[in-house]
Amino acid sequence: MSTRTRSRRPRLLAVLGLVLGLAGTAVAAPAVAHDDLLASDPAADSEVAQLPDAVTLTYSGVLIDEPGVNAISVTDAAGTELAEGTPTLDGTTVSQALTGDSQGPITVRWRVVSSDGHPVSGEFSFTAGDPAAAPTGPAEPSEPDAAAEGLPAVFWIVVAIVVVAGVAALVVALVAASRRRTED
Ligand SMILES: [Cu+2]
Repeated sequence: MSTRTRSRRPRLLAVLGLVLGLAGTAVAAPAVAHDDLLASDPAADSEVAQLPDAVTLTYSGVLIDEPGVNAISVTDAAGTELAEGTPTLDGTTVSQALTGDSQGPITVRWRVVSSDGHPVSGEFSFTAGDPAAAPTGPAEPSEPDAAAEGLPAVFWIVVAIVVVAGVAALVVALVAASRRRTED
């Protein structure tokens, strides 16, 4: 056995540790419980006579109050942003002022920081006024920054699988390389 082969061992162990660490983080993260959205005004899937002056979201815990961490995007069928100014946080409730008189389906996308310090996000919609009077426009609504952090759990599972497969291939290649050296 050459000293070269022996010096490879710690590196292999480090790679294996990295694999297990990454896999553990990616799989465990989405399973942790955070504060949930309990209710909203207007309520999800409800119909209201006209676009209200504000939407209010109520959560299961007192949210973290730091400038810019809580964001609410409210868009109509054409993707026009209806939120005006920054949301106001009061304990477990967040209010976002709205502007305009859009009718039809209204989508609310929210991102807040849970009482345990973790960002959580989600979306719901309601209908304002006459659905037939909904504005038409670009099919793709502008994605708020919140969308990037609100990736579904399945995405992270796929990422975990890809990472594990990639690093496993690397480990196999390293083992094969060290074995070749041993045989030399
Ligand atoms: Cu959490």
